[in-house]
Amino acid sequence: MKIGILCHPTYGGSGAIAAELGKALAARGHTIHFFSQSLPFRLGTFSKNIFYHEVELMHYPLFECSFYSMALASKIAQVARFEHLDVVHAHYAIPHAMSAMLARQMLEDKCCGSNCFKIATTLHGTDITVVGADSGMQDVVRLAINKSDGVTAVSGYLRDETVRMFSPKREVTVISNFVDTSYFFRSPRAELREQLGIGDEKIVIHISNFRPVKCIGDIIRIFHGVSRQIKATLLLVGDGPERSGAEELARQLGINDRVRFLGKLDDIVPLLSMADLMLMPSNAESFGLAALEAMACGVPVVATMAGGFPEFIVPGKHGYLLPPGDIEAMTEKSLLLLTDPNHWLACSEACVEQAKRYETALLVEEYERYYMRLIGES
Ligand code: GMT
Repeated sequence: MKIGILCHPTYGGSGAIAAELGKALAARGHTIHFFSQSLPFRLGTFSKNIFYHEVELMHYPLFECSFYSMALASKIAQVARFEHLDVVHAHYAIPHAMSAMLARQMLEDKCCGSNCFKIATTLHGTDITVVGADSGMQDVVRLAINKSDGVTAVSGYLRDETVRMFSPKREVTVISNFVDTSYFFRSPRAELREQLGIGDEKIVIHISNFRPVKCIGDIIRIFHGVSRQIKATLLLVGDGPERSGAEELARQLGINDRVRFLGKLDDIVPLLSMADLMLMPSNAESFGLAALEAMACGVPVVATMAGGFPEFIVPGKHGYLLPPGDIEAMTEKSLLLLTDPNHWLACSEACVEQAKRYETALLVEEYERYYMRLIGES
């Protein structure tokens, strides 16, 4: 098949899933055309089946904004016309699904509407729970969903939220997030501890885009409670609007020497391989890809009983799920895991087994079947 993939290039789960899906489809012989504002993170290695189309924005003094969605639509229409794309897969409802619709209208207007591509839209979470909940955006998200030929959501929770909020005209199919366990596995590197100046203490980790939904302040407070009982270091990977507030809070609590802000990093496996615990106290999370990637590396997770987490994290087996905001309970469960080596090992091994159920190959085959149904070949 010839597939166009539209995604946000920024640090975040939807871009990661889009890039990993495209790479896996390309490895299976499909031709993949990526469209984005800049090179999506995690895409970067050469593959003969992958083409990247950077969307150039038009700058003109009259315009206060750069009309990215229209520039994207024009680029999709151009490429689809000459490369005969079968499917255009929009990751995140807006603006991608809207741009795909517009591109199709451009082609219909021009000549080749009759055998135009199908539009698949994957909902990732904040496109529904944050952007879709905004009254100024609701109608455009609804249109994007209803005008796509197929809509998928990354968890049962997100499907149910989409149905509750939008009563979509078409079925929303769940195809969950996935992880490549041939890449995400525990492979500790002793020299990294040394480079980071970390001794034999426990390592707690968090990886995200530091948006308010991730509750970074709760992470600092949980870690504060942990570090009062045991020697530990907190590694914070990523960046975003909540970072400076978190730095300030760590200073106020007097734990800034135990909290390391590492910024955005592409290769997180070496860090996950030395971690003992992943903290994800988000107040909403459609799936939580970072938790699954940690589990693949044998890292148990303390997260919230929110969104998609309960679909793949079994409390007591892979870590613990607590009510959002319950810092005391999350601190207690973190300490339980960090101070009982037998329990930690059982959880760590169970996490690795659980991650295998979300192996990239399995879910990519699901997407493949989904595309085939859309284009009417099965
Ligand atoms: O977490 C974010 O804000 C980033 C967001 C995105 O679009 O990149 O992540 C969402 O998509 C991921 C991949 O499907 C999911 O694993 C995340 O749970 C989801 N984030 C939220 O729902 C907050």
